[in-house]
Amino acid sequence: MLGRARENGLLDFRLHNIRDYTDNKHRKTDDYPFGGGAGMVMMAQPIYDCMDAVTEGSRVHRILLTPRGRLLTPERAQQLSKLDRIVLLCGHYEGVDERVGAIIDEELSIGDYVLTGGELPAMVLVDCVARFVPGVLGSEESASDESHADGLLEYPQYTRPASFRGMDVPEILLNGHHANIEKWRREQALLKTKQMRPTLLGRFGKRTDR
Ligand code: 21W
Repeated sequence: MLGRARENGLLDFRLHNIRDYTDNKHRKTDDYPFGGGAGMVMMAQPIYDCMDAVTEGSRVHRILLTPRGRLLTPERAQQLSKLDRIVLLCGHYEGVDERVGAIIDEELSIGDYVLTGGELPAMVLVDCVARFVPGVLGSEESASDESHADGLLEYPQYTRPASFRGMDVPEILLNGHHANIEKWRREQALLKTKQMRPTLLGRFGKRTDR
């Protein structure tokens, strides 16, 4: 989807390797943490120089992917989709020198689990944001009527055949009226949400678990 969107000129993305901006002969990008402790910390210098080179003059929104950031929500993704240019900074291993915070506009996480770096979260963010860019999804599809968009999980879907290994498609979908089908889908979405993600209910606009 993103490749097609790029071909169609709807969006573009570039990759920059922080190691190319090191100023030491070993091209080292991390060092031991002051005060001790396990793991390495990414140095400020290559990150500052990379950010300078990448942004040079143009107005950009700078996001650091970090497990301590605010949770990426569909609401935030939609807002980000309206921006002209975003720079995503990915840490690796144990994180980045705190002074990098001075050149960052926003810190985002994609969920409360620990990964080995910010690269996959960056791709997740790009994919999630791109869906809100007009034209990226198919013509009739819209990011706003998808799962989570209205605070509910998706309703059950079926395609042919109407009967498969003894499992039948609900009668209402085969010959129900449009209004009844809409009602059924709404009920099913509510039921699924209650079963799987009860904390998504009780809000419609504001979430308390993010
Ligand atoms: C994992 C970075 C653990 C830092 C202070 C003292 C980006 C991520 C990441 C990673 C630590 C996201 C420490 C969900 C994620 C990411 C790598 C903690 C140890 N700090 N969203 N000790 N999950 N992960 N460092 O892991 O960079 S967005």
